Amino acid sequence: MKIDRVVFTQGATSLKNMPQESTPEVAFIGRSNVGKSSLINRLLQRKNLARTSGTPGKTQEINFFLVNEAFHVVDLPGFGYAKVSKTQRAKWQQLIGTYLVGRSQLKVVFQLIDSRHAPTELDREVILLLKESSAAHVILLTKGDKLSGNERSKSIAVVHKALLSLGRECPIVLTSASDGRGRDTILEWLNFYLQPLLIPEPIQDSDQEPIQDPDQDPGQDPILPDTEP
Ligand SMILES: Nc1nc2c(ncn2[C@@H]2O[C@H](COP(=O)(O)OP(=O)(O)OP(=O)(O)O)[C@@H](O)[C@H]2O)c(=O)[nH]1
Ligand SMILES: [Mg+2]
Repeated sequence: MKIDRVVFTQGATSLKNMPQESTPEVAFIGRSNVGKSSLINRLLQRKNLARTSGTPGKTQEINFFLVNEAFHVVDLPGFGYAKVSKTQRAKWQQLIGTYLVGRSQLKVVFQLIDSRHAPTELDREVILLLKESSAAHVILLTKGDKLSGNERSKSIAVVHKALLSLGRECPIVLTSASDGRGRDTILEWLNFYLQPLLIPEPIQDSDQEPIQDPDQDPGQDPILPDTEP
């Protein structure tokens, strides 16, 4: 898939002020500081489109970016930020829960987990929540540049095991916003899930060999090979 045009369309704080149109949505979810905004910028090749920060809790609103005039990339506020009040946390859980499970436009959820740590309790809750959603689920392990080759394989195995213990299987991609690893694989999964929905202009991946047999359900093969940049 080629990213041509990207426009920030709106920031929403409730389901009511989200886009009304049926444009398909691809959401990025994960704990505060896991690297959602950085990875979105890397994916869309825009330096400061989604605001990033060393301070957790930077992204407070649900931000919508229209890509190629065809689908929305959605940057969700991070969870698990210690300084957030109980009331704010409950509000977040309610909003995100309703969004993930009830939003008909939502087609793909990229769940971000820090590759340096095992999934947290909140990561596990998101995995369980996504079992209730009709959207496709892909796990992106972030900050892969900080690991050695051996640690990368270990990180994928730990998350795979956690998924199985929760009765879930989905693709796992090791990524880095810093060096770009995993970007091509993310684009291939996007293409795989969105292409059938994007009529009449299917998105094409001009440079890449397809990694997935279109006849094969991607849920059958939970681990994708690490793609070096
Ligand atoms: N080394 C390295 N650092 C990263 C990577 N991705 C993000 N970071 C750093 O991690 C910090 C948090 O990144 P953000 O992209 O703002 O994280 P976020 O998940 O959007 O955070 P919230 O908006 O608070 O939920 C920043 O200091 C980034 O520079 C990565 O791939 N490698
Ligand atoms: Mg952010």
